[in-house]
Amino acid sequence: MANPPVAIIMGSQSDWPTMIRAAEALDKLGVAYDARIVSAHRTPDRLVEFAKGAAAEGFKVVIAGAGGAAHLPGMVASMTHLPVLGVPVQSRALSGQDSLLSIVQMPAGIPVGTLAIGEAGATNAGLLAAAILATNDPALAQRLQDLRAAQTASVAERPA
Ligand code: RP5
Repeated sequence: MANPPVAIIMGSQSDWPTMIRAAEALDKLGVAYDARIVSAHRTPDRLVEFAKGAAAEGFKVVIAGAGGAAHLPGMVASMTHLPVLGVPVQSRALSGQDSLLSIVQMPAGIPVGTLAIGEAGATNAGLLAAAILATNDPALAQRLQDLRAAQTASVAERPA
């Protein structure tokens, strides 16, 4: 079986209840992923090993979620040419504004595609990763359009 095209990495086990939303979005679209804990601060060697080896492992897109001083997405992006999607996890102290600003304010030259704070951002990271892969996968592009159509059909015209 081919290696999964998407890596979902996160700074801590405590990020998983947020990052699982990215996994669920990918599950809906039949896109395989590998989810791992990689901390920029607590496991720096693991971070370097992952980021430098991600392309060789066969990953096409990296989704990286972290909270607080959220250096994970930017550090990964500095060590791989793969697209990196950053999810600011909602922190306790500052409600994720610290995470957002840590991830979004990258210096020119090393991009991170930054999503919204929290679960909505994680869901959209999964959908965006699938959309990136769909540019080279017509069957996935069709599944993505079907999902959008089902979402549209599920919206009632009036509140219940
Ligand atoms: C970051 O610190 C993680 O991404 C997490 O969002 C935050 C808190 O981690 P824990 O103290 O809950 O492990 O590295």
